[in-house]
Amino acid sequence: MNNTQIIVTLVGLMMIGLIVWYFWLWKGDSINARRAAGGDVLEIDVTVKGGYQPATIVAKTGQLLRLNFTRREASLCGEEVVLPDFGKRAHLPQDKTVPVEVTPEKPGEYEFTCGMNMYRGKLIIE
Ligand SMILES: [Cu+2]
Repeated sequence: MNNTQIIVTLVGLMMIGLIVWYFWLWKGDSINARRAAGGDVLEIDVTVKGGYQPATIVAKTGQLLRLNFTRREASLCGEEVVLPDFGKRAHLPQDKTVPVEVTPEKPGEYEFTCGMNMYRGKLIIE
């Protein structure tokens, strides 16, 4: 290989590494929502921009959660959010806040993703 081929190969490998990290390894910010005031709806604002912020939400079993999704990007990737475990999906127009309510009844991890399964977030219910 000449120098150009080596550089091209290295850049390619770096790009692959970056993509793997971005889509599979990066966990994003986490929010711990356990200290909610008793009983009522727990509101959590989730920004959709290159992923979910926060991407991890920790909450208690039986807590009614209202996830206020706001898509802050023109990219259509995050246009739809899917919560397969709850049979919910929502269309997210840009810069509009769309609430999605769920009440996880069992401890565990519940994923939410974009319609293409690229953006990922999860609820950790304890
Ligand atoms: Cu997507």
